[in-house]
Amino acid sequence: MSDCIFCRIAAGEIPAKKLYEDEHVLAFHDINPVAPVHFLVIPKLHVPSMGELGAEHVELMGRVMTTAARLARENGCGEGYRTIINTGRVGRQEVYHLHVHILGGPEVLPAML
Ligand code: IU
Repeated sequence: MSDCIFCRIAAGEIPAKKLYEDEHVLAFHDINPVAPVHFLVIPKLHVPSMGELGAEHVELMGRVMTTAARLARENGCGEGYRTIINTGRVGRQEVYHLHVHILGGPEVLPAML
């Protein structure tokens, strides 16, 4: 998807502060962080949103989530963090390439829910 910004980041066409990359998964720092630690974990495969996930994505999403958990542990979120997946218009999704936000840092985050 050449018009998808996260596909272009995954392809190396647009720079990002990468945390981790393998054949299936990419993690990079959010360009507009809203917590001391704020990074995104994406599947390299273009899945527009969580709303399009199906049985064929079970292994891929396992990779995404276990990568997110490991990177959280390794990047200053050992005492906890918030995990957010915004989906669709109602969920205020802005970038239509499925991504998991990890938000954390040394201090307790503001209440949200
Ligand atoms: P969303 O609402 O979950 O779709 O938020 C998209 C996030 O992607 C948002 O936090 C942006 O700051 C972030 N982001 C980015 O890190 N790099 C980019 O080039 C673009 C958006 I565009």
